Amino acid sequence: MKETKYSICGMCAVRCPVTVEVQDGKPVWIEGNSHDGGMGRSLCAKGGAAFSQRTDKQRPLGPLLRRGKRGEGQWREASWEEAYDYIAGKLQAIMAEHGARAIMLSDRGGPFADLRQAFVKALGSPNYINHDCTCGRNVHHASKSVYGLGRKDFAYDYENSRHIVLFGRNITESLKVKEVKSFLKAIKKGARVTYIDPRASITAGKASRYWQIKPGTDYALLLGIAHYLVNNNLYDQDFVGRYVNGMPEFKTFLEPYTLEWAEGETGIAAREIQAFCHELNEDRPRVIIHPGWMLARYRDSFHASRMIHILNALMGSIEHPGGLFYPKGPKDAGKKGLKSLSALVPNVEEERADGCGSRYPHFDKGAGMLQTAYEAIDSGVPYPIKAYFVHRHNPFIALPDTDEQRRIFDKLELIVAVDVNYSETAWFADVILPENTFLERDDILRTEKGLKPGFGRRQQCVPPANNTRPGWKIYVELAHRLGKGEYFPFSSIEEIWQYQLQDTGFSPADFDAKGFVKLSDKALWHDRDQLKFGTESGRIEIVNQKWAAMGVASLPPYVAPEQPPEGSFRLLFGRNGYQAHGQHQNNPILCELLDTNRLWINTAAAGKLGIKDGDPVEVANGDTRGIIRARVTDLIHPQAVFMLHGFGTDVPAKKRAFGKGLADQVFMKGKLKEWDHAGGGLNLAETFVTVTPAQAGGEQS
Ligand SMILES: Nc1nc2c(c(=O)[nH]1)N[C@H]1C(S)=C(S)[C@@H](COP(=O)(O)OP(=O)(O)OC[C@H]3O[C@@H](n4cnc5c(=O)[nH]c(N)nc54)[C@H](O)[C@@H]3O)O[C@H]1N2
Ligand SMILES: Nc1nc2c(c(=O)[nH]1)N[C@H]1C(S)=C(S)[C@@H](COP(=O)(O)OP(=O)(O)OC[C@H]3O[C@@H](n4cnc5c(=O)[nH]c(N)nc54)[C@H](O)[C@@H]3O)O[C@H]1N2
Ligand code: SF4
Ligand SMILES: [Mo]
Repeated sequence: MKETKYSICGMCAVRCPVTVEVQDGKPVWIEGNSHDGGMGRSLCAKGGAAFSQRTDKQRPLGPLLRRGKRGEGQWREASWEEAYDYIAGKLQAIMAEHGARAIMLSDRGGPFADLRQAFVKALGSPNYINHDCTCGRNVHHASKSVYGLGRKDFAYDYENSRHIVLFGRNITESLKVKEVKSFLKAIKKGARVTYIDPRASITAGKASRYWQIKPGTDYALLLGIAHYLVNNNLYDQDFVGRYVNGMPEFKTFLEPYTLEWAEGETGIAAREIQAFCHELNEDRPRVIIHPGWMLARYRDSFHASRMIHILNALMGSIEHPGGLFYPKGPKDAGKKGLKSLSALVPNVEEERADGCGSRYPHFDKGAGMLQTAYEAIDSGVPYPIKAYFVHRHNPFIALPDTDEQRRIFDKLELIVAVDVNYSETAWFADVILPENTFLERDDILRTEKGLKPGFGRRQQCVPPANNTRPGWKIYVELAHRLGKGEYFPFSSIEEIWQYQLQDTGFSPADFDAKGFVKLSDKALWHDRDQLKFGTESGRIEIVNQKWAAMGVASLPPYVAPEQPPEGSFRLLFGRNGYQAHGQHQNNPILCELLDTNRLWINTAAAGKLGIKDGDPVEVANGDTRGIIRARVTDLIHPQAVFMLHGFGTDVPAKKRAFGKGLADQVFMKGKLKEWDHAGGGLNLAETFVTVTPAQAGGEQS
C-alpha cells in the first residue's frame, strides 16, 4: 500500500515541511511539501539523506548504560525500563541531597522545546537552557537592546528586496531551504547583493558586490557606513523621526568614523563604501541588512550587531515588503494559539544557576547561558548542578575546548544524552536514550509564525527500525516515573495534540491534508504608522538604559581587533550544504559527498610558509595540534585560515568518520571563559593558531 505523509524534516534544526511517500511501511521518496508555496518540492542534500540515517547501524539503536569509565565507550544494552529506573534512582538521590535545582537540561531550542521545558519545570528546576550561547545570543540581545524584540521577532522578505546586505551570512551554504529560494528569486528579479566576509563562500559568487573584509572589523565598516548615511541625510528621516530615539547622540558619536578611517581599519576602499551608501539610499526601504551569526562570535559582536539593527531602522525597512517584517502569530490573526504544556506546571521561582535574569538581569531567562551554567557545575556557585540531560545538543562540539568540558562534566553525578547518534557528548554520558529518527516519530504541534501564521505537525511516517522512542514519550514516561505524572496527563501523542488544539477550533485530523493549517489566507502586515517596539520607551533605542545599568555603553568607541602574531592566523570556521555541525559526518550518504575538511589559507601567506595546495599542514594552539591538508587560495584574507566545523570526531563507533579531518573547537582553548558580557555569546572567533608545513603521511585523510 502506498501512502503520502506530510511531516517536518529533522535532519537539521531548520525543520522544513516535507512530503514522504511510504510503500508497505517503507519510506520510498522524500521531497519538500509543495503545499507550502515557499518550499515547493525542494529539499537540501541533508534532507535527501534522511532514509540513510534511519538504516545506519553505527548509531545507538536501543538504550545504553555506561560500563567503563566515562568516555571509554563501553556500553551495556538495557531495556527502557531499566534505563528509566537507573535515571530515576540517580535523580531521586540528587534531589534529596541538593534539591531539584541541581538538575539541568539543555537542547537545541526550537518549536518542540515546550515539552522539555515542562519536564524540567515539573521536576522543580529553573535550569532549562538552549544552544544559543554559541549561535546567535549576541545578535539576539543586540536586537533586544535596540528594538526590545529578539532576533526571531523579525523575518526577512528577500524575494521583494532590492538590496540584500549579508555580513558573513552565507545564505546559500548555511542554508534554510525556503530562505535560499526566496533569495535566489530576488536575484532573478534584479536585487543587488552585497556580501561581506573575509572568505569568499559560494554566496560571494551570487553577490553583485563582494568585500573581503579584514576579520573582526565589521564594527568599523558599520560605523563608517552609519557616519556617511547620517551626515549626508541618506536615510529615512520620516521613519527615524517617528520611531527612533537617540539620533543627536548618535551623530556626535559617529563624528570620527569617516569612510577614510573605515578603509584603514577594514581594507575596503572608501569610494566603494560611498557608492554602496548611495545605493542603499536609492533602494530603501526595500533593503535587508542581515546580521548573520558570525558577528555573534567576536569580542565586539554585540555592538557590531547593534549597528546592523540600527542601520535597518535608518533604512526604514521595518515592516515593509522587501525589508524586515514581524512574523505574525495566532493573535495577529485574531485566533487562539496552541496551549502550552509548560502552562500545566507551576512556575519555579528559584534563581537560575546560569545567572540569567539575576546576576545578568539584561539576559533572557528563556534560553539561558551554558557557559555560566558550567561555572555552577564546576564551582557549586550559586549552587551545585549534579544531573545534566542533553537533548538534541552536542556541547562537546558546540562549545569550545572539549578537554576543559570533560573536566567540568566529570563533576556531574548523572549525564543523560537523548540523541539519534553517538554524539561526542553522548559518548561521555552515563546513559544514552536513543530517540527515533524524525521519520519514525510524532512530535508536539508547532506554531508557524510568518506573514500567514499557522500550526504545523511532524508525524510518524514509518515504524521505528530499532528499539528507539520518541522524545515526547521519553519525557512523559520519566515524569510519571518521578511522581510528576499529574502534569503530563497524556498516554498518547493524540492526547497531547488534542490538548494543544483545545482552544483553536482545529482537530489533529485537520493536519492530514497538508501537514499544516493556516490561520490567515492573506499576508498580515501591521500598520506602519502604529508600530510597537518592546523597549521601555516603546521606540527604537540607539541608547539603551537597561544595558547602561549593567555598565554596557550603547555607543562604545571602536577598538581594533587583536592582530595575529607573526606566523599565526585567526581561525575562522563555518558550514557547508552537506553537513549540519558534524551531526552527519558519519551519515552513509553525506560522508560520501564530503568526509573531511581542509584548511583554507591565503596564497601569499602560504607561499611565505612554503605551503602548496594539498600539502599537509600542522595547525596548533599551545599543546593542541593536528594535521590537515591545505587549500591554498586567494579567496581568504591573509590574516585568517578557515576550516569547516564538525569534522575530526574522536568517537570510534562512527567508523566512516573517525579520524577524518580536524575539529575546530579543540583549538579554542580557554574560550569557555571568554564571552561577551554585553550579549552573552562566546568569543569563538577570537582564536589564533599557528600553521606550519607537516610531514606527508602524518595527516588524517
Ligand atoms: N567551534 C564551533 N562551535 C560551534 C559552531 C561552529 O561553527 N564552530 N557553531 C555553533 C552553532 S551556530 C550552533 S547552532 C551550535 C550547534 O550545536 P548543536 O545544537 O549541539 O548541534 P547539532 O548538530 O544541531 O545537533 C546536536 C545533536 O543533535 C542530534 N540530533 C540530530 N537529530 C536528532 C533527533 O532527531 N533527535 C535527537 N534527540 N537528537 C538529534 C545530533 O546527532 C547531534 O548530536 O554549535 C555552535 N558551536
Ligand atoms: N547546511 C547547513 N546549513 C545550516 C547549518 C548547518 O550546520 N549546515 N546551521 C544552521 C545554523 S545553526 C546557523 S547559526 C546558520 C549559520 O549561518 P551563517 O552564519 O551564515 O554561516 P557560517 O557558515 O557559520 O558562517 C558564515 C561566514 O562568516 C564568515 N566570517 C568569519 N569571520 C567574519 C568576520 O569577521 N566578518 C564577516 N563579515 N564574516 C566573517 C566565515 O568566513 C563564514 O563564511 O546556518 C544554519 N544553516
Ligand atoms: S534545511 Fe535541509 S536538512 Fe534542514 S530541515 Fe530543511 S531539508 Fe531538512
Ligand atoms: Mo546556529
